Amino acid sequence: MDAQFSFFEQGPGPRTEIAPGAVHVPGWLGLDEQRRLVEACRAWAVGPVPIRYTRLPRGGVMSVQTVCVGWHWRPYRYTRIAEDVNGAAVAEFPDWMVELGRRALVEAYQDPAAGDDYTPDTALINFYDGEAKLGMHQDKDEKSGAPVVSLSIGDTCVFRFGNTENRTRPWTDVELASGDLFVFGGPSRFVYHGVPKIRPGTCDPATGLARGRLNITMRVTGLTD
Ligand code: MD3
Ligand code: FE
Repeated sequence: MDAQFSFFEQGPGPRTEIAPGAVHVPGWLGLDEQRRLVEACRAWAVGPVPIRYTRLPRGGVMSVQTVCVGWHWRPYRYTRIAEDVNGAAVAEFPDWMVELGRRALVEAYQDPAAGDDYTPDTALINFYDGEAKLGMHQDKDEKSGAPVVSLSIGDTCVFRFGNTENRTRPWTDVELASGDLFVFGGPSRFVYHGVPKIRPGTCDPATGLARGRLNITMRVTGLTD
């Protein structure tokens, strides 16, 4: 059993390849590591660029709250300065998070070399309260086809994994729980996906989150200053 799990934790569950390149690892993060991530996200949520409900170009507002690290994302581009929030420069992407992203690829693809050339340079941190959802979309503002690493903490959600053609069926619904890792690479990198539902009250306070769901996605932007 990995050292990161205390005696009463289960450790990672069986890996599932939902589609080519899309791998789900239930319970990959132990409670200790989840608490550390929650603390890091709390600090980023305060500043330099505070967490916000992202405004959409046509006047709408997302129900999910987002704070970014490394590069600031807004629909539909990345910048170093958060012009749409407070004009501040986004927090630096920490080395420990690059290491975490590499370990995630090694685990998901069961290949000790899978993380060797992986250097994520941005993370989008989404916070969902009980009502928040994320509609079906593709992530295509990155100029790189490198995998996306997703980490979930707090309330369980329904994650909808679709297809690369359009936002309609066929799709597969997967429950994402606290500590779960999901990696989207290869042919799965540009699939439509969304979060139609959070299951309020399913959060374990031992994660450091009292309510809601936190999702961290690491990406490679393919951008240079
Ligand atoms: C599949 N986040 O931030 S994580 C997003 O739970 C986003 O907050 C969701 O979609 C969340 O863009 C889903 C799973 C995920 C993230 C990025 C992907 C799946 C992906 C990129 C490409 C393909
Ligand atoms: Fe996405």
